Amino acid sequence: MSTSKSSAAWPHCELPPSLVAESRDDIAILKLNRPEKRNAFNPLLVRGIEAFFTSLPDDVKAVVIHGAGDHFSAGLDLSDLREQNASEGMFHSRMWHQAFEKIEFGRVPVISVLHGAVVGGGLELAASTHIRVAESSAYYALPEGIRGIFVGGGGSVRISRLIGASRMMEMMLTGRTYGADDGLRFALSHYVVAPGEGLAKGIELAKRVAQNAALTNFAVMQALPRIAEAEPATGLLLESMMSSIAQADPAAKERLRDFLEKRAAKVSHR
Ligand code: 1HE
Repeated sequence: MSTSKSSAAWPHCELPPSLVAESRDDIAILKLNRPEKRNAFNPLLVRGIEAFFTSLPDDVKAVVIHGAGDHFSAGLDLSDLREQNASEGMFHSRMWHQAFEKIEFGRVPVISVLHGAVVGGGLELAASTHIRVAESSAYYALPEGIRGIFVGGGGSVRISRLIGASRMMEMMLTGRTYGADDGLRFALSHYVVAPGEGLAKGIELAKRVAQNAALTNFAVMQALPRIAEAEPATGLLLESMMSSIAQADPAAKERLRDFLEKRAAKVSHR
């Protein structure tokens, strides 16, 4: 039976009203809940995201993030920059880094569900998640150039890794937008689904991911990106070490036995 713990009050940490969390069995769902400002991120919201991921209970095995209203997120709350000097700007950016690091290198895989505007910091948040599902309404932009600013939420590292520095440069210089289908082509999302179907798809994927051996999910999230950026000889050594640890885990032994004794599903393509 599915258990759903909705949270006016998420019991694991204090969240601002701009975030709503609930758990369903072994997954947690986090909603950006500031639709009147198109889910623009103010410091309260960014710190709330950090608190949520820092205090995830042990029984949560995957997280889905989505946004209330017509847009995933309009990015940085531009009203925050009105009076900010350079050193305040630096700490502001580092606060975003700290929060999104908790997503990218946290304990469990995170799936983002994107719709409407996925803009600036909204795209930076999406890029820190491990799987991205876009509804066909999703569109992507980096309007920092138009606003006279620069990305500050990790985008120059994570978005450039996804789509290449050249495409990112062009997006920032011209303010162009890309739609959901283009986003799928160059890995801004992994799926495109019909309007209104994103959350269900995100939850379906989260449930699937939650069934993996915990150590495999750990290796995929923590080891793979570091190996991919390592010098190849170091990467290969790290790979051997990680795979030897993973295969020795009791969860791996059980799964291998299940396959060899014909109890496990085959890999099939529908
Ligand atoms: C905001 C923000 C915001 C909306 N900061 N208040 N991001 C941007 O440059 C995107 C700016 N936003 C937009 O282009 C549009 O708002 C949308 C295309 C996302 C949505 O349009 P729409 O017609 O549905 O909404 P709206 O009428 O423009 O906005 C509704 C309200 O939200 C309005 O406030 P109101 O008091 O007049 O009702 C808007 O001012 C407010 N709002 N977006 C503040 N971003 C770590 S560095 C990251 C750098 C960046 O993220 S740069 C990208 C900034």
